[in-house]
Amino acid sequence: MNGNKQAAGVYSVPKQWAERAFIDAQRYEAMYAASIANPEEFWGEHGKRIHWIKPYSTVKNTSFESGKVSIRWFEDGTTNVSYNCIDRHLTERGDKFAIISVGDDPKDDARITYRELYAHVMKWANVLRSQGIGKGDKVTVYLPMIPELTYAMLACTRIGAIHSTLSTNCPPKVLASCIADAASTVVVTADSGTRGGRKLELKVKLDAALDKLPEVVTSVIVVKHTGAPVSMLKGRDHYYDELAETVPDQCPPEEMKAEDPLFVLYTSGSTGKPKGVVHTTGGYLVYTAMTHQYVFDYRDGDIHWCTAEISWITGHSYTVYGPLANGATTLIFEGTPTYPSMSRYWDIIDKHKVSLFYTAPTAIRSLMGSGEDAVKSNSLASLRLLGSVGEPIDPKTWDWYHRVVGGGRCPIVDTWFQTETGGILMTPLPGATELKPGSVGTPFFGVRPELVDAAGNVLDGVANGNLVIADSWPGQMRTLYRDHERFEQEYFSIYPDKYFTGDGARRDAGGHYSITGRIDDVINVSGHRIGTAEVESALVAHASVSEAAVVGYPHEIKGQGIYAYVTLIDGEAASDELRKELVSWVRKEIGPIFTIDKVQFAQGLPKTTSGKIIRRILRKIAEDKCTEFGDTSTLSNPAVVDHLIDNRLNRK
Ligand code: 6R9
Repeated sequence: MNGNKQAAGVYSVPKQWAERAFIDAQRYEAMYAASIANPEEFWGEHGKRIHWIKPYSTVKNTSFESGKVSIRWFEDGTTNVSYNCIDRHLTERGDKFAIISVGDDPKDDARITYRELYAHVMKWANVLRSQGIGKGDKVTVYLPMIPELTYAMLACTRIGAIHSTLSTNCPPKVLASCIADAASTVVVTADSGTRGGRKLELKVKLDAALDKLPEVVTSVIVVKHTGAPVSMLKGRDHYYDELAETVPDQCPPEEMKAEDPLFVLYTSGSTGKPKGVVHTTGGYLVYTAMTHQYVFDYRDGDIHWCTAEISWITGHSYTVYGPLANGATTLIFEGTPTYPSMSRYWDIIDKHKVSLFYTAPTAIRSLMGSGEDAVKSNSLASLRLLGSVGEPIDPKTWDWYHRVVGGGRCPIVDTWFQTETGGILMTPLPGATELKPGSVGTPFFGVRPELVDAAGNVLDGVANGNLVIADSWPGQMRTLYRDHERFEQEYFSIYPDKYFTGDGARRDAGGHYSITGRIDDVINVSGHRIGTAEVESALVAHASVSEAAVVGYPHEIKGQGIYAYVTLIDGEAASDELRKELVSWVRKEIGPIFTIDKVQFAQGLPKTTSGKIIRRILRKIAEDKCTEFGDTSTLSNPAVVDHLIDNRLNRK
């Protein structure tokens, strides 16, 4: 990365990691080569890491051929996900904690053993059954980050139902469209929740959504979480506790085919209309369990904390399914990193002895702005590995994470993946890969990334291009819910016979990749293609800058000009001098092509619920087209947009 000289160092693999980790450099090379040379044999072997009721005899049956895309793994095998995540651990780990649940209020926490999880999930499964749910039925789960969220999801898998988990940030309109698209007959929610000291009116929002859909939902199951009184519609709404009293305790797991759908997850990325990404049973579980073990070098005894909302793929794969399939202790946290104080994350790490900590750059940046003292009041001695996910991590943030949070001793795995990919596709491995800020390392086993130019020509060696994947891996999405045609079109037709990720990437001489951003976000300045990540990293490397987002706008001479939105660190004031300084700073850091034309100081940036900047909105503001935002249903902080519009720099 050429953004930040001070942090541009490369960190070689520490000796003890190379010696102790599951995968060292040599093993990586050998296993990767084997996984590509003979995927059937490789996955045939690694598929055995989960328990199969009926073992598979075929491993891979996949085609990326345009018009005939079909992805099937382990297809004649049968299994059950909840059995794999719970029952099979009971003999050896029945009394081990499966879940540590940390409430919004620092006084509230709970620990749930595998044996307790088993009892809860069977009860939940029977409650769902009592509401008419069986194999293949759809259940929408709309709960805060509390243990019941995992009980409900695992209960679905126990009886073969398909869950669709929605973020608590979802407004009624989005809730309604996702419930309708999935045709869920049952919705699970809570009376209300609290997050960052603020109340989440879940039942109220759900009622508003259901008013728009009188026909679809026949039953709403309400968890009494805060105890706040809510309106209950007779015949439709039931408190979980009351239903639970009427159903049996035992519920054997349903035998599921490997390719039976496990869940639908609605995503919009950062563009347009939500789409239902479908993942299936066998391949997804094999892939998430395996990546969880190797990427995080997971060992029995680790306390694993992925801060992602469970309603995001990161939470599905690395809070729930990967860790529980491996018999881990996984921490779930109801609150925010800044409540009641800026040290909340660090307090939790010390209190619960978290050893593997996985979060998003947006969270790190929000904490970095308030300085090192909030971190240093804690020891953080339990940490041994850090992870980053969701967007490119700029070198300044990487360096702070490494030095201040990780005490310089914890490797950082910068993991690249997507809702569509199910699990991590590219990442450093802590015992095998040297670390370079901004680099997402090398492909995981079985993953065949390629860089192509706009015409689809494959680029060799050191290159900058569009990132595609040439062959299937077990954790891949199978289709878009009820829209296989859109699935083919969006992912397999742009570069025929390849999975198109929508991301741009760069590959260095060592074969390590860096993600340059979404291809939709590329800016073309006087014929030079500029990835947003590069300019943003350079801006954030400046001591006064907390966050930055850049977009293109029409420019008479250059084709496109560079428009930057910048938020400053606490206590720093906006000024024309600073504006000029930032422009010349970026030129000096990464070169004169990167001359920023406009710098708008911002209070905040528009983000999705998973913390991604929505550049589409920023582009419209830069173009002075503030009435053309399109679908803004995934926007988590609408107030910042008004401020940005009021202070826009291009006006007709
Ligand atoms: C897991 C997740 C996917 C998009 C992806 C890319 C961006 C994710 C990243 C990253 C750079 C990383 N992204 N991880 N960019 N470095 N380590 O985020 O899923 O919400 O579907 O988003 O996020 O642009 O294509 P999802």
